[in-house]
Amino acid sequence: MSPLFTAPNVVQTVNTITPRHDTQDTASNTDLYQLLFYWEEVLLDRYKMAAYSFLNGYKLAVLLIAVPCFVYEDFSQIRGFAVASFLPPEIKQFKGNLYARCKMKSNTKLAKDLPRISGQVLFKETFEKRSELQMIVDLKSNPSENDQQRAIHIHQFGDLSNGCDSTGGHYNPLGVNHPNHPGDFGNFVSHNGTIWAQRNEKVTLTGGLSVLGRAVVVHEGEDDLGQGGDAGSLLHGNAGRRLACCIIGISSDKMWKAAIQKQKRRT
Ligand SMILES: [Cu+2]
Ligand SMILES: [Zn+2]
Repeated sequence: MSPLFTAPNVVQTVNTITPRHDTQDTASNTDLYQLLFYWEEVLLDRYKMAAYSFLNGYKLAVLLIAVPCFVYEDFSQIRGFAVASFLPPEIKQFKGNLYARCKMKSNTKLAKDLPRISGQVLFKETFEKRSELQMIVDLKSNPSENDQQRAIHIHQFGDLSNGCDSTGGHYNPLGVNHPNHPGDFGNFVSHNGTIWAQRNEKVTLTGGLSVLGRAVVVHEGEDDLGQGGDAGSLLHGNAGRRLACCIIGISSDKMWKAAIQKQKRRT
């Protein structure tokens, strides 16, 4: 018999206990429970011992095998891997820049009387001494409009399953009031049916607060920038219905460069 089963007093107790269906005799049931608890402790102790000796063996293996491996490992490769896993590889591809594009489409739930907005919103984040994000808004309206103020924001979800209405509210990762959300771009004015603007903005395309995969929404009206004096003003700036929206996705540098060239030709 293995050492695990050499508790003679326990074996004896087992022999003297006759399990009964008669629950009147509670004394023998108590003995049975004590016996079970005893065995539980014995078994637990044995498993603990086994676990400890396994862990000690493991520590030894780490010291003898893993540590020399780390010593001889190429540390620049380890660092390269760590950086690559936190930042998109496109930053290296485009020499320290990350580009994103949002192709604007009319809201599929748009009311017939509202204008149709098309075009694109482009982003370029530069990772040099200090990271900086530039945005180009290049939109058209049909019918053509002049001096029309329109609010543009980043909304939380890149989900267009129910037109622009399924993009949720303003992207608000820090739980603050409007117009302090990172994607509160404010108002954009149209000239001869075109909205063009190039600005620096406080959004990022990397990390946990990245706006990639979220939506840009163009509104029917002007953003009151939190000055409306009501609850809606501090939530969304009372900018009215959603005319058009799109989902922000990583892109090449092609569209950004083309947009810059196009603007140079215009001016
Ligand atoms: Cu909005
Ligand atoms: Zn907002």
